[in-house]
Amino acid sequence: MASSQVQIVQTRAFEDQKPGTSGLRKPVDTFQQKGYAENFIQAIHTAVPELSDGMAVVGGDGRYYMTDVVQKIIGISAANGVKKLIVGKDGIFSTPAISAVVRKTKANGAFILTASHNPGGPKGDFGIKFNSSNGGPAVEAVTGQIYQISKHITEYKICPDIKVDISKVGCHTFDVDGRQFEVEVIDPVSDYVDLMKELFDFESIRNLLAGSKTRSPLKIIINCLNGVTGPYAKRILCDELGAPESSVVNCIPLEDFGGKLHPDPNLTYASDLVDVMNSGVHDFGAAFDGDGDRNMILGKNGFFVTPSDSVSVIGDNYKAIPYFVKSGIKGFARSMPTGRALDRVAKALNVEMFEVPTGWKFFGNLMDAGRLSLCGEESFGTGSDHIREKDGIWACLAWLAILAYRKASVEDVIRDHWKRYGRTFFQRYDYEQVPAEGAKEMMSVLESSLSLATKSKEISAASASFVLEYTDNFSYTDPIDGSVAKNQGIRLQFTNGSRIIFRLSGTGSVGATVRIYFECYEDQPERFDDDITSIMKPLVDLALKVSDLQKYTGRNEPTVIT
Ligand code: G16
Repeated sequence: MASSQVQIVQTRAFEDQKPGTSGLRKPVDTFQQKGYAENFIQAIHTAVPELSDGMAVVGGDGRYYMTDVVQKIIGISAANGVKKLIVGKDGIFSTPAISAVVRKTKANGAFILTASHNPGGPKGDFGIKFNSSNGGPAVEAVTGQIYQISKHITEYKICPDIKVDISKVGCHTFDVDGRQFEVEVIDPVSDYVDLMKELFDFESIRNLLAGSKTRSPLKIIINCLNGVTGPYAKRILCDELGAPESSVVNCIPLEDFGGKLHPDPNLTYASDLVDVMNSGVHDFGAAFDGDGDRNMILGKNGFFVTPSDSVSVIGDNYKAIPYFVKSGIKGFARSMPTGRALDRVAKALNVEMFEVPTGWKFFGNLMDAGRLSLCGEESFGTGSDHIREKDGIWACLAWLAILAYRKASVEDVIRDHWKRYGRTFFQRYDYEQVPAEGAKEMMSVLESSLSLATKSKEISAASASFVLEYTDNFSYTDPIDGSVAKNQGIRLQFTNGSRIIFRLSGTGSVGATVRIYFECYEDQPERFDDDITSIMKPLVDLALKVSDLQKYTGRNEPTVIT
């Protein structure tokens, strides 16, 4: 057994280590500053004393700088008294698979190295996220403490000579000042595959993909955008479910995601998948983000399933998923800005419904308390209480299970859903990398001007007028632990059911990103195919007018519309 000694290294604190919606995300060169990553990792150890004498899981999405940081985590964890680390081979681990392994092994937490859908490579972003022992992102009380510690840190502990070959599965043990420290490098895919087999009926999905005498095989195309999901998609869809090898593309995790702008599954950044699906050859398409927690689902001819429709269809068809049938549906939830299609299904099924702030961490307490089975977010996140993260591959399997159960196409399933519940139209405008000061000022002026607005007030812009039902800055009290999250988005709810929400993103790494969310509801079938741009235009005009966005951000057009 190799032996090592703890070293104490003096460091200077950085002011900018405040975790955002999901961990600390910054440009790679920020993380490469001397002591930057070390400080943050030490701050996590200091804020989470259970790690000392405990066990943690480590891995990430394969982006540039990840393997360097894995070695730093190994050295700092050894010096901080951790007994054992479980590390994904080559450092690879999807975010949902880490959550599954934390829960299976009863680890005390996890270090997830990802900036999710943000671009990678030397000029891209890097990120470190800490997940707690329930397998979910640390709650704000913990991330707040990490931030406080990071602001005053003066030293970190490390065993600099411990370096582990993470390219091979196996166990490594070290003697650290008389204590034993172990690093186990594991296959990051197997436990996750086993879990999926427990949740879904693989046989029925296999039959769906294979076809029969009376039904042609379901032709699928899965685009992993060179993120972490490639090995998972290959193993599950090809090896286990029999899909042809050619069904899974861009399946090798690359440090820069193959030079793509963003490994982000939406109509803009996953346009390759959209083009392929538009050609009408495939019946089903899916794409995932860098770390595998987001998903986009498309039907034949590029029929787009919005994230809010996706989660509500899964809720409505829960009987297609053996896990839900066995464990029962305990409750549904969505983040506040997400289109409210799921609320209608919750009402029909008489199931408890929760509206939480943006951030998967807000679902964790409800799941741990046994009150939440299925949830989703407009940002292409869908998942259930099988783990404590959103789960891209799970969402893809849920859809395949539904297609097998309903014996219908993606489009038919969605159209039938609209027929029964009406259609929720949803759109999001993102203004990325705008000056942070301007964005903050816009939000604060907007909030104070709206606080003067009264119920029943008519607000109009060029093309239409709306009557305000209420306006507020969303605040959430967690029903389980009573913690309060304030200022989670300015809402304008109108009497006709439409709404506009303004929020500043918590995942960007440069400047600020303003998000404006638009939603309206339609129950007249003859309007279900109306052009979304024209439907939303009155709301968009109104939002730009009340916020004076152009004045504060200098932008005429959004960077992305999803
Ligand atoms: C993270 C969170 C999600 C959140 C998303 C967008 O996703 O886990 O819950 O919806 O960020 O957040 P924002 O609107 O603040 O940018 P991911 O996939 O980036 O980890």
